[in-house]
Amino acid sequence: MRTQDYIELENQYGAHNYHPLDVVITRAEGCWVYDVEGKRYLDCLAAYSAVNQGHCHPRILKAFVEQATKVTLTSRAFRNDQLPLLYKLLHDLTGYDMALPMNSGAEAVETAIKAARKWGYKVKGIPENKAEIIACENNFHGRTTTIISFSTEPQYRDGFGPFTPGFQIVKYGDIEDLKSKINENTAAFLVEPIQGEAGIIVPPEGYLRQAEEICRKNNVLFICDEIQSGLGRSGKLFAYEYEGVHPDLVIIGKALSGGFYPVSAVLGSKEVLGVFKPGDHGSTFGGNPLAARVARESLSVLIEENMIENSARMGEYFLGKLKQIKSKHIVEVRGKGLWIGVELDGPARPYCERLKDEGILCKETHDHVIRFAPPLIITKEEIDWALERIEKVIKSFE
Ligand code: IF1
Repeated sequence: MRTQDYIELENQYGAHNYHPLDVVITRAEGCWVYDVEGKRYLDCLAAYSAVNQGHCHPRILKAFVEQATKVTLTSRAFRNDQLPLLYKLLHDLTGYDMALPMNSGAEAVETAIKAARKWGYKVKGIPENKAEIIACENNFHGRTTTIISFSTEPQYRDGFGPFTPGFQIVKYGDIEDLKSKINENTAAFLVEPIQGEAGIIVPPEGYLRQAEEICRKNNVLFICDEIQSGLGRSGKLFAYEYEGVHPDLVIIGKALSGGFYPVSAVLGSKEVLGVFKPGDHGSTFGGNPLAARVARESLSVLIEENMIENSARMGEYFLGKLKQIKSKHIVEVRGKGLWIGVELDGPARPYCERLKDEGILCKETHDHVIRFAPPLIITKEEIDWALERIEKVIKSFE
Protein backbone atom coordinates (compact mmCIF):
# COMPACT_ATOMS: atom_id res chain seq x y z
CA MET A 1 0.00 0.00 0.00
CA ARG A 2 1.14 3.56 -0.67
CA THR A 3 0.66 6.81 1.26
CA GLN A 4 -2.63 7.68 -0.44
CA ASP A 5 -4.08 4.22 0.26
CA TYR A 6 -3.53 4.66 4.01
CA ILE A 7 -4.96 8.18 3.92
CA GLU A 8 -8.09 6.99 2.14
CA LEU A 9 -8.66 4.25 4.74
CA GLU A 10 -8.15 6.75 7.55
CA ASN A 11 -10.55 9.24 5.94
CA GLN A 12 -13.18 6.59 5.37
CA TYR A 13 -13.16 4.78 8.71
CA GLY A 14 -11.55 7.19 11.21
CA ALA A 15 -13.15 10.09 13.07
CA HIS A 16 -11.79 13.35 11.69
CA ASN A 17 -10.66 14.89 14.96
CA TYR A 18 -7.23 15.69 13.58
CA HIS A 19 -5.83 17.30 10.42
CA PRO A 20 -2.49 15.50 10.16
CA LEU A 21 0.19 16.14 7.57
CA ASP A 22 -0.05 13.63 4.69
CA VAL A 23 2.91 11.56 5.81
CA VAL A 24 2.41 7.90 6.76
CA ILE A 25 5.12 6.80 9.17
CA THR A 26 6.05 3.13 9.28
CA ARG A 27 9.32 3.19 11.25
CA ALA A 28 11.16 5.52 13.64
CA GLU A 29 14.56 5.60 15.31
CA GLY A 30 16.18 8.39 17.33
CA CYS A 31 15.28 11.74 15.75
CA TRP A 32 14.25 10.21 12.43
CA VAL A 33 11.00 8.72 11.11
CA TYR A 34 10.47 6.88 7.81
CA ASP A 35 7.33 6.89 5.67
CA VAL A 36 5.81 4.04 3.67
CA GLU A 37 7.60 5.29 0.54
CA GLY A 38 10.95 4.94 2.32
CA LYS A 39 11.48 8.71 2.68
CA ARG A 40 13.04 9.85 5.98
CA TYR A 41 12.17 12.92 8.00
CA LEU A 42 13.71 14.70 10.97
CA ASP A 43 11.02 14.64 13.66
CA CYS A 44 10.80 18.14 15.12
CA LEU A 45 7.66 17.46 17.13
CA ALA A 46 8.73 14.37 19.12
CA ALA A 47 5.05 13.45 19.56
CA TYR A 48 4.41 16.72 21.44
CA SER A 49 7.44 15.98 23.67
CA ALA A 50 6.47 12.40 24.47
CA VAL A 51 9.60 10.99 22.79
CA ASN A 52 12.21 13.30 24.34
CA GLN A 53 14.49 10.25 24.55
CA GLY A 54 14.25 9.67 20.79
CA HIS A 55 12.06 7.13 19.01
CA CYS A 56 12.29 3.48 20.11
CA HIS A 57 15.14 4.09 22.53
CA PRO A 58 16.91 0.68 22.77
CA ARG A 59 17.18 0.63 26.54
CA ILE A 60 13.50 1.52 27.03
CA LEU A 61 12.52 -1.02 24.36
CA LYS A 62 14.52 -3.72 26.16
CA ALA A 63 12.89 -2.90 29.49
CA PHE A 64 9.45 -2.82 27.84
CA VAL A 65 9.89 -6.23 26.18
CA GLU A 66 11.42 -7.89 29.24
CA GLN A 67 8.67 -6.64 31.52
CA ALA A 68 6.00 -7.63 29.01
CA THR A 69 7.19 -11.24 29.22
CA LYS A 70 6.84 -11.16 33.03
CA VAL A 71 3.65 -9.29 34.04
CA THR A 72 1.94 -6.29 32.50
CA LEU A 73 -1.11 -5.58 34.66
CA THR A 74 -2.09 -6.63 38.19
CA SER A 75 -4.65 -3.88 38.99
CA ARG A 76 -4.05 -1.95 42.21
CA ALA A 77 -6.10 -4.54 44.12
CA PHE A 78 -2.72 -6.25 44.49
CA ARG A 79 0.86 -4.94 44.61
CA ASN A 80 3.65 -5.34 42.07
CA ASP A 81 7.46 -5.16 42.18
CA GLN A 82 7.85 -2.23 39.77
CA LEU A 83 5.64 0.57 41.15
CA PRO A 84 7.50 0.95 44.49
CA LEU A 85 10.77 1.28 42.56
CA LEU A 86 9.25 4.01 40.37
CA TYR A 87 8.01 5.85 43.47
CA LYS A 88 11.54 5.71 44.95
CA LEU A 89 13.15 6.92 41.71
CA LEU A 90 10.68 9.82 41.38
CA HIS A 91 11.40 10.81 45.00
CA ASP A 92 15.17 10.62 44.51
CA LEU A 93 15.03 12.61 41.25
CA THR A 94 12.49 15.28 42.21
CA GLY A 95 12.52 15.49 46.02
CA TYR A 96 8.75 15.02 46.25
CA ASP A 97 7.61 12.67 49.00
CA MET A 98 4.59 11.16 47.28
CA ALA A 99 3.38 10.30 43.77
CA LEU A 100 0.06 9.14 42.34
CA PRO A 101 0.44 7.27 39.01
CA MET A 102 -2.08 7.57 36.18
CA ASN A 103 -2.00 6.99 32.41
CA SER A 104 -2.75 10.01 30.23
CA GLY A 105 -1.76 13.57 31.01
CA ALA A 106 -5.39 14.61 31.28
CA GLU A 107 -6.02 11.91 33.89
CA ALA A 108 -3.10 13.27 35.92
CA VAL A 109 -4.47 16.82 35.61
CA GLU A 110 -7.90 15.56 36.74
CA THR A 111 -6.16 13.84 39.66
CA ALA A 112 -4.46 17.12 40.63
CA ILE A 113 -7.80 18.96 40.43
CA LYS A 114 -9.44 16.36 42.70
CA ALA A 115 -6.50 16.51 45.13
CA ALA A 116 -6.67 20.32 45.23
CA ARG A 117 -10.40 20.37 45.84
CA LYS A 118 -10.23 17.68 48.52
CA TRP A 119 -7.31 19.49 50.20
CA GLY A 120 -9.35 22.71 49.99
CA TYR A 121 -12.24 21.14 51.89
CA LYS A 122 -10.46 18.82 54.31
CA VAL A 123 -7.34 20.89 55.14
CA LYS A 124 -7.99 24.54 54.23
CA GLY A 125 -11.63 24.39 55.35
CA ILE A 126 -13.33 25.79 52.26
CA PRO A 127 -17.11 25.30 52.51
CA GLU A 128 -18.29 22.17 50.63
CA ASN A 129 -18.67 22.64 46.84
CA LYS A 130 -17.30 26.21 47.03
CA ALA A 131 -13.67 25.44 46.05
CA GLU A 132 -12.26 27.47 43.16
CA ILE A 133 -9.23 26.69 41.02
CA ILE A 134 -7.52 29.44 39.03
CA ALA A 135 -6.16 28.65 35.56
CA CYS A 136 -4.60 30.83 32.85
CA GLU A 137 -5.90 32.25 29.63
CA ASN A 138 -4.74 30.15 26.63
CA ASN A 139 -4.06 27.19 28.92
CA PHE A 140 -3.86 23.64 27.66
CA HIS A 141 -4.25 20.86 30.21
CA GLY A 142 -6.07 18.14 28.25
CA ARG A 143 -9.37 17.27 26.63
CA THR A 144 -11.71 15.91 29.32
CA THR A 145 -15.01 17.70 29.89
CA THR A 146 -13.84 19.18 33.20
CA ILE A 147 -10.51 20.35 31.77
CA ILE A 148 -12.06 22.02 28.72
CA SER A 149 -14.48 23.66 31.15
CA PHE A 150 -11.63 26.05 31.96
CA SER A 151 -10.16 26.23 28.46
CA THR A 152 -10.33 29.65 26.79
CA GLU A 153 -10.04 28.13 23.30
CA PRO A 154 -13.58 28.26 21.78
CA GLN A 155 -12.99 25.23 19.59
CA TYR A 156 -12.02 23.04 22.57
CA ARG A 157 -15.34 23.96 24.26
CA ASP A 158 -17.76 24.20 21.34
CA GLY A 159 -20.57 21.67 21.68
CA PHE A 160 -19.25 20.07 24.87
CA GLY A 161 -21.32 21.85 27.56
CA PRO A 162 -22.59 21.95 30.21
CA PHE A 163 -19.27 22.74 31.84
CA THR A 164 -17.81 21.93 35.25
CA PRO A 165 -18.05 24.99 37.56
CA GLY A 166 -15.44 26.19 40.04
CA PHE A 167 -12.75 27.67 37.79
CA GLN A 168 -11.46 31.23 37.39
CA ILE A 169 -9.27 32.50 34.53
CA VAL A 170 -6.37 34.93 34.84
CA LYS A 171 -4.10 36.49 32.24
CA TYR A 172 -0.91 34.44 31.89
CA GLY A 173 2.04 36.35 33.31
CA ASP A 174 -0.15 38.98 35.03
CA ILE A 175 0.50 38.92 38.78
CA GLU A 176 -2.05 41.63 39.60
CA ASP A 177 -4.78 39.63 37.85
CA LEU A 178 -3.88 36.57 39.94
CA LYS A 179 -3.99 38.65 43.13
CA SER A 180 -7.40 40.03 42.16
CA LYS A 181 -8.95 36.60 41.52
CA ILE A 182 -7.72 34.82 44.69
CA ASN A 183 -10.32 34.68 47.48
CA GLU A 184 -10.99 32.65 50.63
CA ASN A 185 -12.46 29.84 48.52
CA THR A 186 -9.49 29.50 46.21
CA ALA A 187 -7.95 26.03 46.57
CA ALA A 188 -5.27 26.16 43.88
CA PHE A 189 -3.56 27.96 41.00
CA LEU A 190 -2.85 25.64 38.03
CA VAL A 191 -0.24 26.91 35.56
CA GLU A 192 2.06 25.73 32.77
CA PRO A 193 5.55 27.11 33.60
CA ILE A 194 5.86 27.72 29.84
CA GLN A 195 2.64 27.59 27.80
CA GLY A 196 3.00 24.99 25.05
CA GLU A 197 -0.12 24.99 22.90
CA ALA A 198 -0.42 28.75 23.33
CA GLY A 199 2.72 29.01 21.24
CA ILE A 200 5.64 28.36 23.59
CA ILE A 201 5.02 31.42 25.73
CA VAL A 202 7.71 32.00 28.37
CA PRO A 203 6.25 34.12 31.21
CA PRO A 204 7.92 37.33 32.38
CA GLU A 205 10.97 36.75 34.60
CA GLY A 206 9.80 36.40 38.22
CA TYR A 207 6.18 35.55 37.41
CA LEU A 208 6.28 32.02 38.79
CA ARG A 209 8.20 33.16 41.87
CA GLN A 210 5.64 35.89 42.62
CA ALA A 211 2.77 33.51 41.89
CA GLU A 212 4.18 30.97 44.34
CA GLU A 213 4.59 33.71 46.95
CA ILE A 214 0.98 34.88 46.53
CA CYS A 215 -0.25 31.30 46.76
CA ARG A 216 1.73 30.65 49.94
CA LYS A 217 0.49 33.91 51.48
CA ASN A 218 -3.14 32.96 50.72
CA ASN A 219 -2.86 29.26 51.60
CA VAL A 220 -3.52 28.33 47.94
CA LEU A 221 -1.86 25.31 46.29
CA PHE A 222 0.64 26.18 43.54
CA ILE A 223 0.35 23.48 40.84
CA CYS A 224 2.63 23.23 37.80
CA ASP A 225 1.60 21.23 34.75
CA GLU A 226 4.95 19.96 33.41
CA ILE A 227 3.44 17.34 31.10
CA GLN A 228 4.91 19.02 28.04
CA SER A 229 7.49 21.43 29.53
CA GLY A 230 9.01 18.87 31.87
CA LEU A 231 11.51 16.00 31.69
CA GLY A 232 14.23 17.99 29.96
CA ARG A 233 12.25 19.73 27.22
CA SER A 234 13.03 23.24 28.54
CA GLY A 235 16.71 22.50 29.21
CA LYS A 236 16.09 21.63 32.86
CA LEU A 237 14.38 18.60 34.43
CA PHE A 238 11.41 20.87 35.12
CA ALA A 239 10.78 24.30 33.58
CA TYR A 240 9.78 25.65 37.00
CA GLU A 241 13.43 25.29 38.05
CA TYR A 242 14.29 28.42 36.02
CA GLU A 243 12.50 30.40 38.74
CA GLY A 244 13.64 28.36 41.72
CA VAL A 245 10.08 27.60 42.84
CA HIS A 246 8.83 24.41 44.49
CA PRO A 247 5.21 23.71 43.45
CA ASP A 248 2.87 21.89 45.84
CA LEU A 249 1.91 19.54 43.01
CA VAL A 250 3.82 18.78 39.79
CA ILE A 251 2.02 16.98 36.97
CA ILE A 252 4.11 14.87 34.57
CA GLY A 253 3.38 12.62 31.60
CA LYS A 254 4.38 12.20 27.92
CA ALA A 255 8.18 11.58 28.01
CA LEU A 256 7.76 9.82 31.37
CA SER A 257 7.44 6.72 29.15
CA GLY A 258 9.70 7.74 26.27
CA GLY A 259 6.74 7.30 23.95
CA PHE A 260 6.29 3.58 24.64
CA TYR A 261 3.21 3.65 26.81
CA PRO A 262 0.80 6.17 28.40
CA VAL A 263 2.29 6.96 31.82
CA SER A 264 1.58 10.04 33.91
CA ALA A 265 1.78 11.00 37.56
CA VAL A 266 1.13 13.72 40.10
CA LEU A 267 4.04 14.48 42.45
CA GLY A 268 3.41 16.19 45.78
CA SER A 269 3.79 16.31 49.52
CA LYS A 270 2.20 13.85 51.96
CA GLU A 271 0.07 16.76 53.24
CA VAL A 272 -1.59 17.24 49.87
CA LEU A 273 -1.58 13.81 48.19
CA GLY A 274 -2.31 12.29 51.60
CA VAL A 275 -5.88 13.58 51.29
CA PHE A 276 -6.64 10.55 49.11
CA LYS A 277 -7.87 7.62 51.23
CA PRO A 278 -8.21 4.06 49.86
CA GLY A 279 -11.08 3.99 47.38
CA ASP A 280 -11.18 7.79 46.82
CA HIS A 281 -9.57 7.71 43.41
CA GLY A 282 -8.01 5.19 41.04
CA SER A 283 -7.60 3.73 37.57
CA THR A 284 -7.48 0.22 36.09
CA PHE A 285 -4.09 0.74 34.44
CA GLY A 286 -2.71 3.43 36.76
CA GLY A 287 0.60 2.27 38.26
CA ASN A 288 0.74 -1.01 36.37
CA PRO A 289 4.09 -2.87 36.38
CA LEU A 290 4.71 -2.41 32.64
CA ALA A 291 4.11 1.34 32.91
CA ALA A 292 6.28 1.58 36.01
CA ARG A 293 9.15 -0.38 34.46
CA VAL A 294 9.05 1.70 31.28
CA ALA A 295 8.90 4.94 33.27
CA ARG A 296 11.88 3.91 35.39
CA GLU A 297 13.97 3.23 32.29
CA SER A 298 12.77 6.39 30.53
CA LEU A 299 13.84 8.54 33.49
CA SER A 300 17.14 6.68 33.81
CA VAL A 301 18.19 7.19 30.19
CA LEU A 302 17.13 10.85 30.36
CA ILE A 303 19.60 11.38 33.23
CA GLU A 304 22.35 8.89 32.42
CA GLU A 305 22.62 9.93 28.76
CA ASN A 306 22.77 13.64 29.70
CA MET A 307 19.72 14.48 27.58
CA ILE A 308 18.76 17.46 29.75
CA GLU A 309 22.15 19.08 29.33
CA ASN A 310 21.98 18.36 25.59
CA SER A 311 18.56 20.00 25.49
CA ALA A 312 19.97 23.16 27.09
CA ARG A 313 23.09 23.27 24.91
CA MET A 314 21.54 22.27 21.58
CA GLY A 315 18.48 24.40 22.31
CA GLU A 316 20.61 27.49 22.80
CA TYR A 317 22.45 26.75 19.55
CA PHE A 318 19.23 26.06 17.60
CA LEU A 319 17.48 29.18 18.98
CA GLY A 320 20.50 31.36 18.26
CA LYS A 321 20.72 30.22 14.65
CA LEU A 322 16.96 30.54 14.06
CA LYS A 323 17.09 34.12 15.35
CA GLN A 324 19.64 34.90 12.63
CA ILE A 325 17.24 33.97 9.83
CA LYS A 326 16.03 37.21 8.29
CA SER A 327 12.42 37.33 7.06
CA LYS A 328 9.77 40.04 7.09
CA HIS A 329 7.26 37.33 8.07
CA ILE A 330 8.99 36.36 11.32
CA VAL A 331 7.43 38.19 14.30
CA GLU A 332 9.46 36.50 17.05
CA VAL A 333 11.68 33.48 17.68
CA ARG A 334 11.41 32.29 21.30
CA GLY A 335 11.80 29.28 23.52
CA LYS A 336 13.74 27.47 26.22
CA GLY A 337 15.91 24.44 25.70
CA LEU A 338 14.80 22.37 22.71
CA TRP A 339 11.37 23.95 22.76
CA ILE A 340 11.27 26.72 20.20
CA GLY A 341 8.48 28.67 18.54
CA VAL A 342 8.88 30.75 15.38
CA GLU A 343 5.95 33.18 15.35
CA LEU A 344 4.93 34.36 11.87
CA ASP A 345 2.70 37.17 10.67
CA GLY A 346 0.40 34.61 9.02
CA PRO A 347 -0.57 30.91 9.05
CA ALA A 348 2.25 28.54 9.90
CA ARG A 349 0.64 25.50 8.27
CA PRO A 350 1.94 26.25 4.73
CA TYR A 351 5.47 26.44 6.18
CA CYS A 352 4.99 23.05 7.88
CA GLU A 353 3.77 21.57 4.60
CA ARG A 354 6.88 22.87 2.78
CA LEU A 355 9.14 21.75 5.60
CA LYS A 356 7.68 18.26 5.20
CA ASP A 357 8.68 18.30 1.53
CA GLU A 358 12.19 19.19 2.70
CA GLY A 359 12.23 16.23 5.11
CA ILE A 360 11.39 18.01 8.37
CA LEU A 361 8.23 17.22 10.37
CA CYS A 362 6.89 19.89 12.68
CA LYS A 363 3.48 21.13 13.73
CA GLU A 364 2.02 24.60 13.77
CA THR A 365 0.57 25.73 17.07
CA HIS A 366 -1.96 28.50 17.59
CA ASP A 367 -2.08 28.98 13.80
CA HIS A 368 0.86 31.39 13.49
CA VAL A 369 3.67 29.55 15.28
CA ILE A 370 5.96 26.86 13.91
CA ARG A 371 6.98 24.70 16.88
CA PHE A 372 10.40 23.04 16.83
CA ALA A 373 10.67 20.38 19.54
CA PRO A 374 12.93 17.54 18.38
CA PRO A 375 14.00 14.64 20.62
CA LEU A 376 16.54 15.83 23.21
CA ILE A 377 19.22 13.58 21.72
CA ILE A 378 19.52 15.70 18.59
CA THR A 379 23.09 16.49 17.50
CA LYS A 380 24.60 19.72 16.21
CA GLU A 381 24.99 18.07 12.79
CA GLU A 382 21.28 17.21 12.67
CA ILE A 383 20.38 20.76 13.71
CA ASP A 384 22.65 22.17 10.98
CA TRP A 385 21.01 19.82 8.47
CA ALA A 386 17.62 21.15 9.56
CA LEU A 387 18.66 24.83 9.65
CA GLU A 388 19.70 24.74 6.00
CA ARG A 389 16.23 23.53 5.01
CA ILE A 390 14.35 25.75 7.46
CA GLU A 391 16.10 28.82 6.06
CA LYS A 392 15.34 27.70 2.50
CA VAL A 393 11.63 27.24 3.29
CA ILE A 394 11.32 30.55 5.19
CA LYS A 395 13.07 32.40 2.34
CA SER A 396 10.73 30.74 -0.19
CA PHE A 397 7.82 32.66 1.38
CA GLU A 398 9.55 36.04 1.06
C1 IF1 B 1 -4.10 16.72 21.56
C2 IF1 B 1 0.13 20.28 22.77
C3 IF1 B 1 -2.27 20.05 22.60
C4 IF1 B 1 -0.30 19.14 27.49
C5 IF1 B 1 -0.25 19.74 28.77
C6 IF1 B 1 -1.80 18.18 29.63
C7 IF1 B 1 -1.90 17.55 28.39
C8 IF1 B 1 -1.15 18.02 27.29
C9 IF1 B 1 0.65 20.94 29.02
C10 IF1 B 1 -2.82 16.34 28.27
C11 IF1 B 1 -1.28 17.34 25.97
C12 IF1 B 1 -1.10 17.19 23.63
C13 IF1 B 1 -2.50 16.64 23.45
C14 IF1 B 1 -2.67 16.48 21.98
C15 IF1 B 1 -1.75 17.48 21.30
C16 IF1 B 1 -0.87 18.04 22.39
C17 IF1 B 1 -1.09 19.46 22.61
F1 IF1 B 1 -0.06 21.17 23.72
F2 IF1 B 1 1.10 19.46 23.13
F3 IF1 B 1 0.38 20.85 21.60
F4 IF1 B 1 -3.31 19.46 22.32
F5 IF1 B 1 -2.40 21.29 22.92
N1 IF1 B 1 -0.99 19.25 29.80
N2 IF1 B 1 -0.90 17.91 24.90
O1 IF1 B 1 0.44 19.63 26.45
O2 IF1 B 1 -2.06 15.17 28.10
O3 IF1 B 1 -4.04 13.66 28.00
O4 IF1 B 1 -2.84 14.27 25.90
O5 IF1 B 1 -1.72 12.80 27.59
O6 IF1 B 1 -5.00 16.59 22.42
O7 IF1 B 1 -4.30 17.02 20.38
P1 IF1 B 1 -2.71 13.91 27.36
